[in-house]
Amino acid sequence: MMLQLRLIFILYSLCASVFKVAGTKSKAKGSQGQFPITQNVTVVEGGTANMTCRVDYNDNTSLQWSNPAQQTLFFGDKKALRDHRIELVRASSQELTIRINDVSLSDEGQYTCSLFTMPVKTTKAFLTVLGVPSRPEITGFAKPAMEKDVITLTCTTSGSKPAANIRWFRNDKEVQGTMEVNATGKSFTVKSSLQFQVNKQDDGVAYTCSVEHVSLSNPYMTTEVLEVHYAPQLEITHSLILPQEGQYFKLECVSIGNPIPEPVLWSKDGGELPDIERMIVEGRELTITILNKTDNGTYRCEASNHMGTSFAEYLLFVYAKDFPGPSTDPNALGQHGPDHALIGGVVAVVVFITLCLIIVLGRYLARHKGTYLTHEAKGSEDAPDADTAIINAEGNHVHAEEKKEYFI
Ligand SMILES: *[C@@H]1O[C@H](CO)[C@@H](O)[C@H](O)[C@H]1NC(C)=O
Ligand SMILES: *[C@@H]1O[C@H](CO)[C@@H](O)[C@H](O)[C@H]1NC(C)=O
Ligand SMILES: *[C@@H]1O[C@H](CO)[C@@H](O)[C@H](O)[C@H]1NC(C)=O
Ligand SMILES: *[C@@H]1O[C@H](CO)[C@@H](O)[C@H](O)[C@H]1NC(C)=O
Ligand SMILES: *[C@@H]1O[C@H](CO)[C@@H](O)[C@H](O)[C@H]1NC(C)=O
Ligand SMILES: CC(=O)N[C@H]1CO[C@H](CO)[C@@H](O)[C@@H]1O
Repeated sequence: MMLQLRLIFILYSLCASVFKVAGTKSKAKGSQGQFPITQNVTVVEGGTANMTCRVDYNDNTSLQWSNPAQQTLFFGDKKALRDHRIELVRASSQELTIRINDVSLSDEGQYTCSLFTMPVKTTKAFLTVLGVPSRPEITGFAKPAMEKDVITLTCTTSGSKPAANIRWFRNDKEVQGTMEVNATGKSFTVKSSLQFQVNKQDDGVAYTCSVEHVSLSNPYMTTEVLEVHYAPQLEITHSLILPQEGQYFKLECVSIGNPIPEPVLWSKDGGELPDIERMIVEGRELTITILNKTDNGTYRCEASNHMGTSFAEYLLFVYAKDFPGPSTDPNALGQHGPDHALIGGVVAVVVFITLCLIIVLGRYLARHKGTYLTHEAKGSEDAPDADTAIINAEGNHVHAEEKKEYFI
């Protein structure tokens, strides 16, 4: 019963709405029942907004545009408000189009087009004005930074509406910043900060702040290239794998650091380099023109900048002429020696621990097995069932204790 009533009601509403639509359509012929047609407009600050109002059919009734403050801008082709930015584009019985040049954020709001029939028919059009963000600025970086300094880069852009979005890139990889948006009048000031500890890998890295906004076809970008001062790091490279007597040999002290650590100082076995013609030092390079057994020893290069001092060492062993030695680099072996020793040591310790565990476990198992067997044997001997056997076994604890000692 209820269901049928509801169905009838639904059908009735459907029919009613269909007739209503048909009714408005037939009435639209005359301007009496017709509402003017407008469209919402979105324009970038400083641009031009065209406000168009149309009626499909009109018997010379006037159209009018008024602003959000309800002031009449144009009544037909007659200008009502004195504002040189507002101009008439087209006025006819079917259309009233006006233009607002050099739009500002304060022009935003609801504009009204009225058709002066009896009664007056009005339609609203919303004018949205986009605020263009300013070019971003990066602050907070005092060149140069020192290694381990904690710095905060802040990128700021103002004047956007709606609020712009800020993204950060470290070289070309995006990194996450912390964004803060504040309203200043009708527009927004957006800030994004990145805080991090700088290290030598940051030296020369470009941090880019990118501002994205609906009013921009391409984002605005600003880049800051970091300069980081850090202590030198040295490494010695050698020209021969297996230096032999009589050969030409060269060592190079490869250094990084900012500022560039100079000069590089060479020494041998903790003292000065021997003053011999065969040995030539040119900046980072140490050349021995003809190797001799007496050249073996520890060579060290050292360099500093205002961030610190560093050194690297190379152990030279000069082999006899035509030495049929190993094909591998003995110096490299020397360098990797500690690694092998370490691995060996670790393996030995692991093996030792495993052996200990096996022994302990073995003893433990043996002991328990013994106890268990003892219990089993003692309890089950004179018990009629399993339960009694267990009780008996517990009672014979002292015996088990005695037996246990045997197994240890
Ligand atoms: C407004 O109309 C003028 C011509 O009347 C046209 O040049 C301009 O592009 C239009 N502006 C917008 C935002 O539609
Ligand atoms: C509209 O006005 C014009 C001149 O102002 C006149 O020539 C025309 O006949 C009028 N039309 C109607 C439908 O009243
Ligand atoms: C025009 O803008 C107003 C206010 O933003 C909104 O409520 C309305 O739905 C819009 N109308 C159209 C046709 O987009
Ligand atoms: C935003 O406003 C808060 C307080 O309302 C203030 O602490 C902060 O400094 C402001 N930030 C900007 C970006 O102006
Ligand atoms: C190495 O030096 C010693 C003395 O400085 C010299 O007697 C010897 O001939 C040199 N050996 C070679 C292979 O040049
Ligand atoms: C480390 C090394 O090989 N040292 C040798 C360098 O040469 C002198 C003299 O020939 C030897 O006595 C060192 O044993």
